Amino acid sequence: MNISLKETADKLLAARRLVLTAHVNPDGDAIGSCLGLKFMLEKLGKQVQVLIDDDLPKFLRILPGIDTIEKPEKDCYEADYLVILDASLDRVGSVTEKCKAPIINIDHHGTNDHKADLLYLDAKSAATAEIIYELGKELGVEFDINSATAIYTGLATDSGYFRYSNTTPHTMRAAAELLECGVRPEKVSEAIETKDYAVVQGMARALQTVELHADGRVAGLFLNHELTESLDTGH
Ligand SMILES: [Mn+2]
Repeated sequence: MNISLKETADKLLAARRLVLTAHVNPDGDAIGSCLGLKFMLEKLGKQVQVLIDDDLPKFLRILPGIDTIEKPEKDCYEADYLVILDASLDRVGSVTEKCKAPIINIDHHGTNDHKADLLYLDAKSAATAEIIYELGKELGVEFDINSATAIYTGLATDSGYFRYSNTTPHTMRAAAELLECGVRPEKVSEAIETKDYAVVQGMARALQTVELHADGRVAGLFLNHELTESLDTGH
Protein backbone atom coordinates (compact mmCIF):
# COMPACT_ATOMS: atom_id res chain seq x y z
CA MET A 1 0.00 0.00 0.00
CA ASN A 2 1.32 3.44 -0.93
CA ILE A 3 1.52 5.92 1.93
CA SER A 4 2.44 9.61 2.12
CA LEU A 5 5.59 11.01 3.68
CA LYS A 6 3.55 12.24 6.65
CA GLU A 7 2.04 8.77 7.15
CA THR A 8 5.56 7.31 6.97
CA ALA A 9 6.70 9.74 9.67
CA ASP A 10 3.65 8.96 11.83
CA LYS A 11 4.33 5.20 11.66
CA LEU A 12 7.95 5.73 12.66
CA LEU A 13 6.99 8.10 15.49
CA ALA A 14 4.59 5.50 16.88
CA ALA A 15 7.21 2.73 16.79
CA ARG A 16 9.62 1.90 19.58
CA ARG A 17 12.02 -0.56 17.99
CA LEU A 18 13.09 -0.46 14.33
CA VAL A 19 15.35 -2.47 12.06
CA LEU A 20 16.68 -0.58 9.03
CA THR A 21 18.19 -2.20 5.97
CA ALA A 22 19.12 -1.48 2.34
CA HIS A 23 20.25 -3.38 -0.73
CA VAL A 24 23.15 -5.81 -0.99
CA ASN A 25 26.22 -4.43 -2.77
CA PRO A 26 25.47 -1.24 -0.80
CA ASP A 27 26.46 2.19 -2.09
CA GLY A 28 26.66 5.66 -0.59
CA ASP A 29 22.92 6.22 -0.87
CA ALA A 30 21.98 2.89 0.72
CA ILE A 31 24.33 3.32 3.68
CA GLY A 32 23.94 7.11 3.96
CA SER A 33 20.15 6.77 4.07
CA CYS A 34 20.27 4.04 6.73
CA LEU A 35 22.68 5.94 8.97
CA GLY A 36 20.96 9.30 8.46
CA LEU A 37 17.59 7.84 9.45
CA LYS A 38 19.14 5.89 12.33
CA PHE A 39 20.66 9.05 13.85
CA MET A 40 17.37 10.93 13.55
CA LEU A 41 15.28 8.12 15.03
CA GLU A 42 17.72 7.73 17.92
CA LYS A 43 17.27 11.43 18.71
CA LEU A 44 13.60 10.61 19.09
CA GLY A 45 14.45 7.90 21.63
CA LYS A 46 13.91 4.93 19.30
CA GLN A 47 15.88 1.72 19.47
CA VAL A 48 17.40 1.28 16.00
CA GLN A 49 19.49 -1.50 14.43
CA VAL A 50 20.90 -1.28 10.90
CA LEU A 51 21.42 -4.66 9.22
CA ILE A 52 23.09 -5.06 5.81
CA ASP A 53 23.49 -8.55 4.37
CA ASP A 54 26.80 -7.83 2.64
CA ASP A 55 30.29 -6.44 3.19
CA LEU A 56 30.43 -2.65 3.38
CA PRO A 57 32.53 -0.69 0.87
CA LYS A 58 35.69 0.54 2.53
CA PHE A 59 35.32 4.03 1.06
CA LEU A 60 32.32 4.56 3.34
CA ARG A 61 34.42 4.04 6.49
CA ILE A 62 34.51 7.80 6.99
CA LEU A 63 30.81 7.83 7.79
CA PRO A 64 29.97 8.33 11.46
CA GLY A 65 28.19 5.28 12.84
CA ILE A 66 29.35 2.89 10.09
CA ASP A 67 30.75 0.53 12.77
CA THR A 68 27.29 0.08 14.26
CA ILE A 69 26.03 -1.65 11.08
CA GLU A 70 25.82 -5.42 11.46
CA LYS A 71 25.28 -8.38 9.17
CA PRO A 72 22.07 -10.33 9.96
CA GLU A 73 23.77 -13.15 11.86
CA LYS A 74 21.02 -13.96 14.35
CA ASP A 75 18.03 -16.09 13.27
CA CYS A 76 15.42 -13.65 14.49
CA TYR A 77 15.27 -9.86 14.96
CA GLU A 78 12.30 -8.33 16.78
CA ALA A 79 11.04 -4.93 15.65
CA ASP A 80 7.84 -2.90 15.26
CA TYR A 81 8.81 -2.27 11.62
CA LEU A 82 11.45 -3.41 9.20
CA VAL A 83 12.35 -0.31 7.18
CA ILE A 84 13.81 -1.10 3.74
CA LEU A 85 15.64 1.81 2.12
CA ASP A 86 16.74 2.38 -1.48
CA ALA A 87 15.58 -1.06 -2.72
CA SER A 88 12.67 -3.40 -3.26
CA LEU A 89 12.17 -6.38 -0.95
CA ASP A 90 14.07 -8.82 -3.17
CA ARG A 91 17.40 -6.99 -2.88
CA VAL A 92 18.01 -7.09 0.87
CA GLY A 93 19.34 -10.65 1.24
CA SER A 94 18.27 -12.61 4.31
CA VAL A 95 17.00 -9.62 6.32
CA THR A 96 13.35 -10.15 5.33
CA GLU A 97 13.54 -13.79 6.52
CA LYS A 98 15.16 -12.89 9.82
CA CYS A 99 13.03 -9.87 10.69
CA LYS A 100 9.35 -10.67 10.22
CA ALA A 101 8.03 -7.24 11.24
CA PRO A 102 5.66 -5.32 8.93
CA ILE A 103 7.66 -3.61 6.18
CA ILE A 104 7.92 0.11 5.51
CA ASN A 105 9.71 0.64 2.19
CA ILE A 106 11.19 4.05 1.32
CA ASP A 107 12.62 4.25 -2.19
CA HIS A 108 13.29 6.46 -5.20
CA HIS A 109 13.53 3.73 -7.86
CA GLY A 110 10.68 3.85 -10.37
CA THR A 111 11.23 0.09 -10.78
CA ASN A 112 10.16 -0.64 -7.16
CA ASP A 113 8.12 -3.89 -6.97
CA HIS A 114 5.38 -2.44 -4.68
CA LYS A 115 5.46 -5.57 -2.48
CA ALA A 116 5.96 -3.79 0.84
CA ASP A 117 3.12 -3.54 3.38
CA LEU A 118 3.66 0.23 3.33
CA LEU A 119 5.53 2.01 0.54
CA TYR A 120 6.65 5.61 0.23
CA LEU A 121 8.01 5.98 -3.30
CA ASP A 122 9.25 9.24 -4.79
CA ALA A 123 10.85 8.57 -8.16
CA LYS A 124 11.56 12.30 -8.60
CA SER A 125 14.06 12.28 -5.74
CA ALA A 126 17.69 12.05 -6.86
CA ALA A 127 18.46 9.72 -3.97
CA THR A 128 16.72 7.91 -1.16
CA ALA A 129 18.80 10.24 1.02
CA GLU A 130 16.83 13.17 -0.44
CA ILE A 131 13.65 11.51 0.86
CA ILE A 132 15.35 10.94 4.24
CA TYR A 133 16.14 14.67 4.34
CA GLU A 134 12.43 15.46 3.82
CA LEU A 135 11.47 12.78 6.32
CA GLY A 136 13.69 14.51 8.89
CA LYS A 137 11.58 17.66 8.45
CA GLU A 138 8.39 15.64 8.82
CA LEU A 139 9.73 13.92 11.96
CA GLY A 140 10.64 17.33 13.40
CA VAL A 141 14.26 16.36 14.06
CA GLU A 142 17.12 18.82 13.60
CA PHE A 143 20.04 17.55 11.55
CA ASP A 144 23.38 17.26 13.32
CA ILE A 145 26.83 16.64 11.86
CA ASN A 146 26.30 12.86 11.93
CA SER A 147 22.93 12.69 10.20
CA ALA A 148 23.90 15.53 7.83
CA THR A 149 27.13 13.78 6.74
CA ALA A 150 25.29 10.52 6.10
CA ILE A 151 22.48 12.15 4.11
CA TYR A 152 24.87 14.40 2.15
CA THR A 153 26.91 11.32 1.15
CA GLY A 154 23.77 9.68 -0.25
CA LEU A 155 22.82 12.81 -2.19
CA ALA A 156 26.33 13.27 -3.59
CA THR A 157 26.86 9.67 -4.68
CA ASP A 158 23.50 9.14 -6.41
CA SER A 159 23.61 12.51 -8.21
CA GLY A 160 27.24 12.13 -9.36
CA TYR A 161 28.15 15.12 -7.20
CA PHE A 162 25.18 17.08 -8.49
CA ARG A 163 26.00 16.54 -12.17
CA TYR A 164 23.39 13.96 -13.28
CA SER A 165 19.99 14.80 -14.74
CA ASN A 166 18.29 13.71 -11.48
CA THR A 167 19.81 16.77 -9.73
CA THR A 168 17.07 19.31 -9.01
CA PRO A 169 16.97 22.68 -7.23
CA HIS A 170 15.54 20.74 -4.28
CA THR A 171 18.54 18.36 -4.26
CA MET A 172 20.93 21.31 -4.12
CA ARG A 173 18.92 23.19 -1.47
CA ALA A 174 18.97 20.05 0.67
CA ALA A 175 22.74 19.74 0.16
CA ALA A 176 23.21 23.44 1.03
CA GLU A 177 21.35 23.03 4.30
CA LEU A 178 23.43 19.95 5.17
CA LEU A 179 26.64 21.90 4.51
CA GLU A 180 25.37 24.51 6.97
CA CYS A 181 25.37 21.73 9.58
CA GLY A 182 29.15 21.44 9.10
CA VAL A 183 29.45 18.71 6.45
CA ARG A 184 32.85 18.87 4.71
CA PRO A 185 32.16 18.09 1.04
CA GLU A 186 35.84 17.60 0.21
CA LYS A 187 36.15 14.93 2.93
CA VAL A 188 33.23 13.01 1.45
CA SER A 189 34.49 13.24 -2.14
CA GLU A 190 38.10 12.41 -1.18
CA ALA A 191 36.95 9.31 0.66
CA ILE A 192 34.73 8.14 -2.17
CA GLU A 193 36.91 9.02 -5.15
CA THR A 194 40.39 8.12 -3.90
CA LYS A 195 41.50 4.98 -5.74
CA ASP A 196 44.01 2.32 -4.73
CA TYR A 197 47.09 2.07 -6.91
CA ALA A 198 45.98 -1.41 -8.06
CA VAL A 199 42.66 0.05 -9.25
CA VAL A 200 44.41 2.82 -11.20
CA GLN A 201 46.62 0.18 -12.84
CA GLY A 202 43.51 -1.85 -13.71
CA MET A 203 41.89 1.24 -15.26
CA ALA A 204 45.02 1.83 -17.35
CA ARG A 205 44.86 -1.76 -18.65
CA ALA A 206 41.14 -1.47 -19.37
CA LEU A 207 41.57 1.79 -21.30
CA GLN A 208 44.23 0.19 -23.50
CA THR A 209 41.55 -2.13 -24.91
CA VAL A 210 39.32 0.71 -26.17
CA GLU A 211 38.23 0.11 -29.78
CA LEU A 212 36.12 2.21 -32.11
CA HIS A 213 33.33 0.65 -34.19
CA ALA A 214 30.59 1.82 -36.58
CA ASP A 215 32.74 4.47 -38.25
CA GLY A 216 33.90 5.81 -34.89
CA ARG A 217 30.43 6.35 -33.49
CA VAL A 218 30.67 3.58 -30.87
CA ALA A 219 33.53 2.95 -28.48
CA GLY A 220 33.86 -0.24 -26.48
CA LEU A 221 36.37 -1.78 -24.14
CA PHE A 222 37.00 -5.33 -23.08
CA LEU A 223 36.87 -6.39 -19.44
CA ASN A 224 37.59 -9.99 -18.47
CA HIS A 225 36.71 -11.37 -15.06
CA GLU A 226 40.13 -10.70 -13.57
CA LEU A 227 40.21 -7.10 -14.76
CA THR A 228 36.67 -6.52 -13.46
CA GLU A 229 37.73 -7.80 -10.04
CA SER A 230 40.74 -5.49 -9.97
CA LEU A 231 38.47 -2.51 -10.70
CA ASP A 232 36.13 -3.32 -7.84
CA THR A 233 36.83 -0.54 -5.38
CA GLY A 234 33.99 -1.57 -3.18
CA HIS A 235 35.43 -4.11 -0.77
MN1 LIG B 1 19.69 5.38 -4.45
